[in-house]
Amino acid sequence: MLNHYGLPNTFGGYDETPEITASNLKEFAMDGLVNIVGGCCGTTPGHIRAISDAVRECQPRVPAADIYQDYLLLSGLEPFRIGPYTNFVNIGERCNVAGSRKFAKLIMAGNYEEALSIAKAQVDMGAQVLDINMDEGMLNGPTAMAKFCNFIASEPDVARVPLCIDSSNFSVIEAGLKCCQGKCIVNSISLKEGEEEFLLRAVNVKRYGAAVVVMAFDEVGQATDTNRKVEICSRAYKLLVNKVGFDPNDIIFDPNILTIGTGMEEHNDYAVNFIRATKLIKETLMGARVSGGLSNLSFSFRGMEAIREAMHGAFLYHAIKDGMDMGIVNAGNLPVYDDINKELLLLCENLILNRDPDATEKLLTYAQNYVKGGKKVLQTDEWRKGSVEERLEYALIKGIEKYIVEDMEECRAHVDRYTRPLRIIEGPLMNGMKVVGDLFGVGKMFLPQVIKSARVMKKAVGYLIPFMEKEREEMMASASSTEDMDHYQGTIVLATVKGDVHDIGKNIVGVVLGCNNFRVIDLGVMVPCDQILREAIAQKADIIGLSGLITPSLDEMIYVAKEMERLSMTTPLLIGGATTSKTHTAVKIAPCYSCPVIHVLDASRSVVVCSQLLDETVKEEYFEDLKEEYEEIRQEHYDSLKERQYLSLNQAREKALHIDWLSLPRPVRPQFLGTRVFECYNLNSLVDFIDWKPFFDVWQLRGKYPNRGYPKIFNDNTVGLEARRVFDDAQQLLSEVIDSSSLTGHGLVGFWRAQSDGDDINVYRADVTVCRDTKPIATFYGLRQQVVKDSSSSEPYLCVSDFIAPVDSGVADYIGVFAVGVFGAEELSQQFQAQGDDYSSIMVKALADRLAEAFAEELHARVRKELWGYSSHEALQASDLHKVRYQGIRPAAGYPSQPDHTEKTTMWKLAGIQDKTGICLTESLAMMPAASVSGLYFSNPQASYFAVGKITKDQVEDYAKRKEISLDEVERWLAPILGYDTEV
Ligand code: THG
Repeated sequence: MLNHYGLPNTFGGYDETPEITASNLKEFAMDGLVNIVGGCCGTTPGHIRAISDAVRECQPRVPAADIYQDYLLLSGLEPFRIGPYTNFVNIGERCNVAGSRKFAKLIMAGNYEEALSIAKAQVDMGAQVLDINMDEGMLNGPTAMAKFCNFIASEPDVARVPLCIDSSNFSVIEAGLKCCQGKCIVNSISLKEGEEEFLLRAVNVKRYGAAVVVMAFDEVGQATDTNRKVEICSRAYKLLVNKVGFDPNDIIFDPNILTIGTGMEEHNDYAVNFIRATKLIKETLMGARVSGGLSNLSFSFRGMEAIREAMHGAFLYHAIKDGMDMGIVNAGNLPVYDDINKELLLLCENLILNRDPDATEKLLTYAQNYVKGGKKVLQTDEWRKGSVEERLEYALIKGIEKYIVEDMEECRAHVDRYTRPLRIIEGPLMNGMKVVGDLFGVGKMFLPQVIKSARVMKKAVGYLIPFMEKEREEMMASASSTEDMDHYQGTIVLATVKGDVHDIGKNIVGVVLGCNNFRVIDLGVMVPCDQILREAIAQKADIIGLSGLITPSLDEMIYVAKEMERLSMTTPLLIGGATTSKTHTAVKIAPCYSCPVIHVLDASRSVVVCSQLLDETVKEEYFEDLKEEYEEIRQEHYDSLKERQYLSLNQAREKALHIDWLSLPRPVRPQFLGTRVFECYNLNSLVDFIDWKPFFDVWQLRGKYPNRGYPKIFNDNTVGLEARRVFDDAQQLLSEVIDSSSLTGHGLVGFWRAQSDGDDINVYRADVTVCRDTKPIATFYGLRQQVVKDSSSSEPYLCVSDFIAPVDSGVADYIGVFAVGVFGAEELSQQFQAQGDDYSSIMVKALADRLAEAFAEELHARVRKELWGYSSHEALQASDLHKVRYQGIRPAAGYPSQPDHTEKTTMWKLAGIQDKTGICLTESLAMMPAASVSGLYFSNPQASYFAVGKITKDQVEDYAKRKEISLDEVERWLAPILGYDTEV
């Protein structure tokens, strides 16, 4: 059933005319797929009219004939059909205020949003139905039930499964029934309060169209022995089928799973009785199904989760064999019968099947020996019992270095199996890394884990190298050196291009490819084109990978591609890094080189791409597909160029932001003019200012909604644990490097008199009074927005100069410059690298980047409050800072508000940044150290961050003239924002 239409485009606008929408919908209707049509956001009365006209003659969808006669049909957003071949159905038990402390706490605190993540987690772990229970004295049951069901409806990933509304209070059940979509299960009704009440409730359940759980309870009480269980269920069955007209398929019996191992003899048969009753019910009450609350079974072993899980696994094995269809369980925590430790399994089965009167005692003794502190520590080193190959695989997957030397020695001792040390690498080590690569590929391992695996691998290989060298000396033959390369998939040469110093992403790609059996030759940063190409040829590279973070690097990449073409090379070229994009690669780089040029989004993609490029069987086809895809992207790009509308530079200037300088309070004069240097800044004071979100991005750890960002990411079911681990490692390393002063921070702040002059900002000596006739000591040039905005809005066409008082306004204004850098990361990183510890090597750089950003953030706060002092009363939390809720901005050259990197040269000269802080600029104007941030300060309350966006040639020409540099050069620096095509 389709009931709305009209998809927004990527900008949130709606492109479909009534005719388009109507004709699309008509196709669905003609195919007989539609019952109801209508409009949603993006449709107008015109759309509705057109839709109505289009489908008027179409027949509504006719539901398929009843082919599910013997099925229990349930649904959330998606249907769930339980039939003869359906395996055991898991009903998630955790959304239960009595069954989960965590859930109870969240619901009592009114935190339904977080509580929803518990529902989501269960679905992710395989729950096919969700049990919801709000029976708690302090809660208003009906309200809580309705509210939570509505929350569930808002999250499609959860709402897709049916609900099981669990309450002993029928009004709570009704409240739930009213708020759930699809067909749910009512849990439960029973004969406890007599036949009349039972029938009344059953009729009501049927009216709501739900399935029902019937507990084996009657007027006398709870059934504990087999016969009474069966008797009560039979009685209920007759009433439901004969008196209420219930479909037997909608009946689910729960013959009570009761707690065993309590120490009371009369409880010893509880589990056996459930299993026996299940068998009889399934044999006699046709169509009905059997369920039970599994975790009840093991309440006596609370806190001993390993024991409980084993009991549950063993119990289910027997109960399912005898006909149990479904159960309320801790989804994702049920062990497979065969995986249960054999000794523990025997003890559990003796208890469950009542085969040993001392079973409880024995299980407790077992628990005391093997289970400590309630946590599963069941012989953590059990994996050490496997073969050395198994152990190596395990160590590689888990990133355990501890036993590597020991295991390498053992391998070497197996001279029959491993005739040479190389065979150990080719064999078990490569096999283990292959498993790691596969797990990463399917999203079961995460980047930090992979990098830890690589650390183990390096340690193992590092241990073997001296033996290999010795062997080589002995053989004194050069032939072996080529043979050593045999086991690689291929060779890749990686480099960060000339002028750029950023390499975290490239290093990660290197490690990941290394894990996937590539020989990686990493040439480092700022590598000139000729060096890259010479090395690639000398090493017989199969692939070249270029990386860059700042926009000028894009240009350098184009140059490399052109050189490869000129030299008639055929090596495929990979493009990656923060400013690169598929569009840029397709439009600007690929056309320069007739062999494959491929944009690679992240490290995990790199493996797939490289493998395809080297696979003789798919290589050609891959290249063909790629060409086609990139041609489409180019076409789209050129179409979008044509479609975009611009104001002329003059029109845009007329629509500049006009601040009413005279009626506003005068700009505040900074506490000093000129520069102030901050040497060896206290890095500890910056830790609270760190924005951790980008840190997790580096590690490619991304929580799913609502667990985006920090600290919510820790709650994420998929990446939460790993995020926590990486974060803890980060804290550890952070305090080490700060305490040992291995990282140091230096920075500078400067303030000057300044006035705007059109799109430029002139900077003056401190003592000027009348700027108009004074020669400025520096000029910052601005770029102005030109892409046409919504004509109904009166939004200004911004340029940073709008935020500074004009030279002839008579209002004295000021501008600030800052630069901060964190020093020492490169050296530390290299030390880690030398120890084969890629993980820490990447970590240190990621942390230095975070510290530099935090430095900029903290310094900006100080500038606002004291150094400039224009908002001395500000008191904001760090979280507010990251969301920019304060007055004034600190835009950086090379970023959206001023995309021209060359403005940095002006800042460096004006403030003497290199001499005073040690931060320098490369030829592409990247800052060194890489962990640096610089920018301008604007204090005006109306100053805001914006993106200049694409600009037209008339502005580029004007800008070149003002800056007195050639058009060619300006076009090169501004390449990413040119709104017109230039020669490739
Ligand atoms: N039959 C039917 N419905 C039921 C039950 C049943 N609903 C409720 C219950 N029994 C099934 N649900 C649970 C949920 C959790 C637990 C047991 C049964 C449980 N919870 C942990 C404990 O108490 O130790 C809580 C641990 C935590 O706080 O995280 O064991 O039989 N029809």
